[in-house]
Amino acid sequence: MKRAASKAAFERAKKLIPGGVNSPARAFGAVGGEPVFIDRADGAYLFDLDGNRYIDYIGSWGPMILGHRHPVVLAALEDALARGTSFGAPTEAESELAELLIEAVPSVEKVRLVSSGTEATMSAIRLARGFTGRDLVVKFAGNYHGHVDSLLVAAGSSAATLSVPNSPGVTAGTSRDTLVLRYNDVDGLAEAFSRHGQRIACVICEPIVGNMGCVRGSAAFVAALRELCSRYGALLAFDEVMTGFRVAYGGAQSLLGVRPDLTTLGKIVGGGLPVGAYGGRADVMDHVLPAGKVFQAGTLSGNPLATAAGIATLRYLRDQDPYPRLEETSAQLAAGLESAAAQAGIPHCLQRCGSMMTLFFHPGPVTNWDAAAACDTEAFARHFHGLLDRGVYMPCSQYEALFVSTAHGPGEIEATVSAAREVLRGRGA
Ligand code: KE4
Repeated sequence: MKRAASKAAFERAKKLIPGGVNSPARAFGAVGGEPVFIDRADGAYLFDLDGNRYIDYIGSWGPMILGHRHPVVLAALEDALARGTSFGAPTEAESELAELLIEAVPSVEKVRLVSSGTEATMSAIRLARGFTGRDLVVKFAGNYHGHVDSLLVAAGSSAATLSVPNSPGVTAGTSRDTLVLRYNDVDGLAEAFSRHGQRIACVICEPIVGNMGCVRGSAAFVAALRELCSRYGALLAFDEVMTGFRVAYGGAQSLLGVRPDLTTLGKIVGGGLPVGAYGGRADVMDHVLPAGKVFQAGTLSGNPLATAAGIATLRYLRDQDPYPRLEETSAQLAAGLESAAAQAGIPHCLQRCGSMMTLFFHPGPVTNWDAAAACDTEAFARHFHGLLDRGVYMPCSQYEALFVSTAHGPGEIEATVSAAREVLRGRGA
């Protein structure tokens, strides 16, 4: 595939922007080669500067559950645009989006809008510490919660991909207040609580992980999170930036039947524009300034264009309920990828929740970071580039999930599976 224009664009970008990208996840660090520069997108497809077309399984790393340029989102944006782009004063649209979030996610009684998932998790951590008066935060290896200093310890996603799970610049003092445990390890969690329970402000986790690849929390682990946090007076925070409105309209917590004290959201709730949110128990949220004393602010929080795209997306998901069809399309893709890897005799396991999934180059099961870190990332890189050259754009890291949108249909799935058969058979792992 010719990518001369992308190559030139990358050369230019590298002179202006560190690494030529505005987020390391896009840099192809884990798979080698140079990033593709996108010109436009439509439905299930991306088009690069050289005019190559790709079936898109990144979906902007999750937000584009309706595919690109969905008519209801474009109409809402045009309508909002006609009234202005940002006011720095409250609007009804913010209450509209807040109502949709509160109605959809049972544990969210009050919510604050911000502009990214990172802002949401950073604010939730600060609120938990302010509410409890405690310092210690517990997170899990392989879980990624954005580039928050206190959570950039043993992080997943591009931090793991580029093997900087503990970023320089995060001080020893900050890391001292963060306890990193093994995901799905009930005994380890109980042990940590028995030793530090009275100091723990909150436990934050991805209830279904996307950032070490797709890994589910076991029922026992999720139950232990809830029980131990309640017993020791710590807050349980579910980071649903990726799973919110992705795995179900009510997020992972609606599938797991567990109510966290705080939930962080992002990605889909902005419909492709910058929106993050954190919410939960009203008695906790009422500690946020100006209702309470925990400071958090943002110039573009609740931005009119971003809330318009988010409202249109969530209303569509609520009223049209595309989840059964998404489940069908995703199951077809999973079965096809799984059989292609099996026929090629490649050690693999495919782990999925709804329309997010990961083909691990590992015999499986992958239940924590130790297992994920043992994946054959070279084989993954060959798989990625083989598919890219055949017009299928998968997430450029073994430690990410791929996303199916409502714009993906049988044609896209068949083309993807046949390309995967060719690549996996031809290349092996
Ligand atoms: P943002 O600040 O990137 O909007 O959200 C951070 C974040 C928080 N929590 C979870 C569970 C997340 O998955 C993310 C961001 N996800 C990555 C991809 N795994 C974003 C891609 C990128 O960093 O460019």
